[in-house]
Amino acid sequence: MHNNRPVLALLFLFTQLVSYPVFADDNQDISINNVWISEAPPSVTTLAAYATIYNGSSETITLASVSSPLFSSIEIHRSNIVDGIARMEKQSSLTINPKESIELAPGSYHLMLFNPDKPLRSGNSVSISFNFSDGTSLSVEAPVLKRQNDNPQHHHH
Ligand SMILES: [Cu+2]
Repeated sequence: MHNNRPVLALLFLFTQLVSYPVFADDNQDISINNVWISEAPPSVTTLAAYATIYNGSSETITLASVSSPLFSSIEIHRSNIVDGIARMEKQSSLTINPKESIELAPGSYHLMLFNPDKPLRSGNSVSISFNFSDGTSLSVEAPVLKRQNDNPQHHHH
């Protein structure tokens, strides 16, 4: 029994090493809020999703990709009005400066979700993963909601 002490000390050290949070600080520094998917008729296979991403860290972060098991692919888009016509441009990534947030909202940045496995209605929710270039990945539950103040001039694809 008198040998226990060094073993416990070693175990303690080992535990400390293993549980050292390599990415945990980064994870806490990025927060994703107000995530929602805009409800669309069942025949529509391209949906739009919105969120607010806050970078609370002291480093610039880059949203490299977005994924969900329920969709064949997800793209980052930006809406622009060009000569009075609403257009969408695919973005290869989104950069968020330290202590700043970026709002994905109707008429601006948004996510395009392609080919859902099943029709989605308001009340459903979908897990969406936001993958950052430093390897951090955050998964959030995105509820499907009816769009308020719908702009009939803004059409998706
Ligand atoms: Cu779009």
